[in-house]
Amino acid sequence: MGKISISVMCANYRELDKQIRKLNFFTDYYHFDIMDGHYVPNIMLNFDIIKDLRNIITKPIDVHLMVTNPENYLSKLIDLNVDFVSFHINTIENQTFRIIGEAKKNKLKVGVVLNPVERLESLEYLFNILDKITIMTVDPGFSGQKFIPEMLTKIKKLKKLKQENNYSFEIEIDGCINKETIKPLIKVGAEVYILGNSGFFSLNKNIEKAIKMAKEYIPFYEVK
Ligand code: S6P
Ligand code: MG
Repeated sequence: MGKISISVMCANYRELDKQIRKLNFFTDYYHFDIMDGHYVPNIMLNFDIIKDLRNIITKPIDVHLMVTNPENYLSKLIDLNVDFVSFHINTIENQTFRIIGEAKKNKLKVGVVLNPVERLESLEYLFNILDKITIMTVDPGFSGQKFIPEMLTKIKKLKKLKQENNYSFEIEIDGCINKETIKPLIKVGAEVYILGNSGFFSLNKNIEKAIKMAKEYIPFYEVK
């Protein structure tokens, strides 16, 4: 069984309201990418967009922070009442426990994100306290990039670690999930699948058709 998380940055902004209302019946989570143009060479989404959509969204919201100083934005996310905050580990490494502690104290679920080049070992002291670990299968910053197949070994290793130690974090994958890549990802034990351009919005401009087409290729999809 897997979960789907729709990447809002890939949606059609002219029809956001309409698309979200349909997606509420399809997705398990919503994934909001926030980029500051510094940590990655791109600027994406913001707190006002989340605020505007908060009332029509009926599923948990996860905010993927691709920013240099995530601690500056934590209070905004707490005020917005989002469900998950996901930090890149290399943006919190000199105050990891302080930041995670602050988020948890305010009832946020906490995820950390590993870039393709980063190793699982860097999370060794966090496995016990995390709600989610996101493995990037592309470099962060842009949609529409090519899947990095070496990440399959990393995901398999993480799944084994999770099972052997009974950890409770979810294993999420971000980057180029589509009809082809979903199969090997399921095989190595991925749990939450972020769908962006590659595996969802590019299927069809009509959101209902895209949902129908996605349901056809996602083997674990259940009628929700
Ligand atoms: C990329 C970002 C992602 C993208 C995702 C989906 O930095 O974190 O969440 O939205 O990669 O897009 P695609 O085209 O790869 O499926
Ligand atoms: Mg993302």
